[in-house]
Amino acid sequence: MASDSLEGVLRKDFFWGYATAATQVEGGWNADGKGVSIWDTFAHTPGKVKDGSTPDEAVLSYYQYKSDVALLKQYGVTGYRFSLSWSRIIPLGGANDPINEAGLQYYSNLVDELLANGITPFVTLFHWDTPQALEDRYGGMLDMKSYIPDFVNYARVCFERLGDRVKNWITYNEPGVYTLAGYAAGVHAPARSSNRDLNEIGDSSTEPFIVGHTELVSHAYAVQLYREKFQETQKGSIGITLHGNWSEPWDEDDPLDQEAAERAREFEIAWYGDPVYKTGDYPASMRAQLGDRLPKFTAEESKLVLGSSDFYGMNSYTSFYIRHLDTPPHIDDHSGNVEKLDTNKKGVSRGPESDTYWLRTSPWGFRKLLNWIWKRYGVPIYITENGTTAKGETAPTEEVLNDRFRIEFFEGYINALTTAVKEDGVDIRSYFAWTFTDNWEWAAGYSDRFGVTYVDFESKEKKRYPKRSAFVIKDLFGKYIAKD
Ligand code: PNW
Repeated sequence: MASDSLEGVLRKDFFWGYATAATQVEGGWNADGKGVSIWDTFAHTPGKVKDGSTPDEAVLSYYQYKSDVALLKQYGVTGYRFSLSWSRIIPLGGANDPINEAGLQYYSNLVDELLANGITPFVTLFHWDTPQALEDRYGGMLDMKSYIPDFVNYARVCFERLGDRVKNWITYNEPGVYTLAGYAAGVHAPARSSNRDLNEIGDSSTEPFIVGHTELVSHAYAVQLYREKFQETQKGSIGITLHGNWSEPWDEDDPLDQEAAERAREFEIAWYGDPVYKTGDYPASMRAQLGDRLPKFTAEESKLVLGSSDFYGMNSYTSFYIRHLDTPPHIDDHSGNVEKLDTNKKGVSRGPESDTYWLRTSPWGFRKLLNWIWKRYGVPIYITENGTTAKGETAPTEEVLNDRFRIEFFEGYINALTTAVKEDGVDIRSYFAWTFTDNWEWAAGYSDRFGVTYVDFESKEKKRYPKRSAFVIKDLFGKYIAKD
């Protein structure tokens, strides 16, 4: 419940709204010259997506951006976070490949439409959809030397063409999920892992760390370009968004579980966070476990990466109980040799189940995580994703549209973040809920509904039905954000 004592706690220039990603919402997968991304390839490979669906149409936001912006305005948002599809802008991806003007025009129109409605755009350059042509040409991010000039060129085109109006840039969305799901588990594009039942190629023990290194270094080069050539005139800010759930010791009194929980946070978050915000290097706990399988930063890379983000972009959904293991780490372990559990030693559950196997409502960990990030890194935090699915959302009935489960999730998390500002002095500047409408949830297809808007995927126009959570969020921020 909205507590009155939190009224006016958030800064008056606090941004709130919804986040989306190009592949998950746009559709028009080959429209107007768009090139193929690794997610188009993945989804068009039989057996890869749970419901056999593709993002060919998704929610057709490529065609319906005007009515979508009108709905966002009705929801009262002050910001909207979306991602650019690299292969829509440069179909073959490379620095010497042609630009697709029609693709750029779409994003330019979307930005104009948002601004005309008083909504501030937050733009992500990369939300997992590597151009397939670069994957074919040199293996995408596995080849850092070939990849960097292509990514930096793509970033330059975006700054040049949209930076007069876009003032909030995010280079990468969740580099850790891209590497772990795509190269360790092999359940996301580009579908590589050591598991030969699932993937023909890949090495889960090395590739995720190579790709992670490429993401960090290419991020830093794009930021360097922005700072040197664009920031002074365009006056925007630029950073990276990291994922991270809260890790709580399974037995709070066992020092081994306390260490294991911290190690889990380091493997999940500090893998990217420490190089960017703290040391210019990977955490010692990762080096100790992974040895030479973890790449080394050259002196030049380290200098470039440290300080390469104006803010901490934070995506978080849930919390886990972490228990230490007494056995040595498996070669394909990426979590710090721990066990992740749903209940702690006392039998307390981490929270009620959603419709997504890893996600449970656990706002108690959100405030702890905000504090951990703030203490460790000390830069302003922009919450760029947070949200949930709910069981049984299969038709736009009155009960489904009155989405109690999602409402309780948002009340819990938004109260937790506002309390972290008020009681703990954490500097939080934005909140983007995931997500605006039900959409194509990657390998889960259309089965996992994260939207505050129900979408009838059977209808030709992907008809939208607002859920009540959209208006609850609006009321909460209406109270919690300070007025002039
Ligand atoms: C994020 N985890 O991915 C992505 O940025 C979105 O595109 C996605 O739709 C959303 O969360 C919901 O899944 C995550 O296991 C995937 O902790 C997995 C995790 C976290 C984030």
